[in-house]
Amino acid sequence: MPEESIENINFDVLNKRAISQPLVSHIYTADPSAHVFNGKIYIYPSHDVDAGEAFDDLGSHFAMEDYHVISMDSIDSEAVDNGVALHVDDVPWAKEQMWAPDAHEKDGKYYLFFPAKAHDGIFRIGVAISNSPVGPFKAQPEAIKGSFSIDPAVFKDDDGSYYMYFGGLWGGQLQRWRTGEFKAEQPDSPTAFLPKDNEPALLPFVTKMTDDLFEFAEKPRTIEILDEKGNLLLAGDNERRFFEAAWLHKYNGKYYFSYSTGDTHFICYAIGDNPYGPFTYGGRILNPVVGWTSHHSICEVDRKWYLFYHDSSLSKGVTHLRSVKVAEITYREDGSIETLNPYIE
Ligand code: FUB
Repeated sequence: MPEESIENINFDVLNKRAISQPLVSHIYTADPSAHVFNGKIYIYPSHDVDAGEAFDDLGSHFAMEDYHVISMDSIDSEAVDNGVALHVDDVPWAKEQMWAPDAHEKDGKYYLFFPAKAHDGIFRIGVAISNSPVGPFKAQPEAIKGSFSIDPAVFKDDDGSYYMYFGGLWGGQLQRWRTGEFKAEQPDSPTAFLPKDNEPALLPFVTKMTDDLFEFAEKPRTIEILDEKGNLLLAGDNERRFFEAAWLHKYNGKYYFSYSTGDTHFICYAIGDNPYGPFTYGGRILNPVVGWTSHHSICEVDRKWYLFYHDSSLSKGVTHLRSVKVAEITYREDGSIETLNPYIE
């Protein structure tokens, strides 16, 4: 998200062939959370706009105001934009920055989970409900009690329990919650309050949801991501440690926690035996895309597994104007995932 990172964009790749094209190109979309509900694919993305905000290291230029749900009858069919599903003006507690959302279904109702900055400038996570997977959604009057930071991803386990995974560094404010209270003091810098390179990296959070999916059923717990020796990844291990964009899926009885490494631009995964972890680092799913951010979801459609992701190719590298794409992923016999290169030489 930071300004200097724009220089990091490898513009050479703009001239290479991308492995997939934007699912929609009439609007910019990002941070795709994909699910199959009643046999149809629904993608819950951020809706990127250029609101004219100056670039800064806290991501103020990601000034999104609403959500649109994209639907597809099958993985090869046309992607349909179903219009505005929720606008920030209709969320009493939220002021701005409608960042990466997710959604889930329960008993015929659909729940949209989304982060936004509240009127005090602190990111919280809210819930909105609809009778339709494409909305319109009606927001709860307050954010989820005890919620903080960004990028909620909700996973339904086989026993019917729903878990929310969340957290994001820098503009996502996770580093300001290290004591359990929000540190509001200056400097308002993305790297203030981060651990030192030789200390354990900041960890994302998980919590079980209440039966009505409106609240946390328990205090959020940290998710441990371990290296091959069983040690927590270190803050200086930028190519492997968690930064943002949590996702959880289950494959062959194992839990796969995947995420973005942020400033090194990889989508990585770690494997565990239960939804709370710990998870052991497994490798990379996606190499860097055009644009600073990388964000994804993993979804099974008709017995094949797909990575929904985004890049900034369509906007020719404008980091906050992204497009959602999809590509198939491959598991090896041992459960590891083959790394995708988003562009072909
Ligand atoms: O879209 C705004 C932010 O950019 C998301 O919350 C992050 O995951 C990154 O993709």
